[in-house]
Amino acid sequence: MARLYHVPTSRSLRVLWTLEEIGATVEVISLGVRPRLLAPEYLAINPAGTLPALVDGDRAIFESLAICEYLAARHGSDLVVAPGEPERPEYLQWLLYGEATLQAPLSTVARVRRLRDRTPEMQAGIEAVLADARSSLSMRVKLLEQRLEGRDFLVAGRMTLADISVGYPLNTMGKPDFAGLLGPRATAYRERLVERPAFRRAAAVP
Ligand SMILES: N[C@@H](CCC(=O)N[C@@H](CS)C(=O)NCC(=O)O)C(=O)O
Repeated sequence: MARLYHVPTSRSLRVLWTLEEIGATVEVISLGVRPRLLAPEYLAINPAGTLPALVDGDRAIFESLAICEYLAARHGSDLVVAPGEPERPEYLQWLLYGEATLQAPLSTVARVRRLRDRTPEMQAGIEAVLADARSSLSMRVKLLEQRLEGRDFLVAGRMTLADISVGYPLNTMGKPDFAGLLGPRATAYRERLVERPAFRRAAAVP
């Protein structure tokens, strides 16, 4: 059975959510710590130290959305918008948007907050980076707000991996730190996603 390396709240949540939507399972190896410097046995699998990773036989896959696509396609799931479906280009756009455009400023926020031993000068720089990330987010969610007019899901009139991709950063944006950034449609969409039983089960995996 394939093995998924996982830390709660990390992007492995996207993979667990996908599996729950499909009704498929893998062996979950919960590391408990973010592994970049802390889990040498994981670094032997993924020297970049990023999560998640899926090991399936001789194959190891590292990008969360590549893992979701690999698993969903293998199970013939309609979470994938297949080549030939009319909204395939929009699917690819939103699939990548969730990680490359929405998650990127959130990752910047998480990274600078982890910096230790701050001097006052560092703190001023950190505040500037946080303000910039917040400003990026407020611009970037506008496209989402526009897209959700008259739609329950981002593409193809059904739940797809594009929703799982975007749903991951939206879940983070439910924290008080990001209050006020999401418009009414994105707020309602976020609520619908995180209330899905598959999401709730995935988020509860320790
Ligand atoms: N684009 C990658 C990003 C992977 C990534 O940065 N994961 C975070 C956890 S959510 C991580 O491993 N951070 C620790 C680090 O950067 O060392 C993906 O989607 O899998």
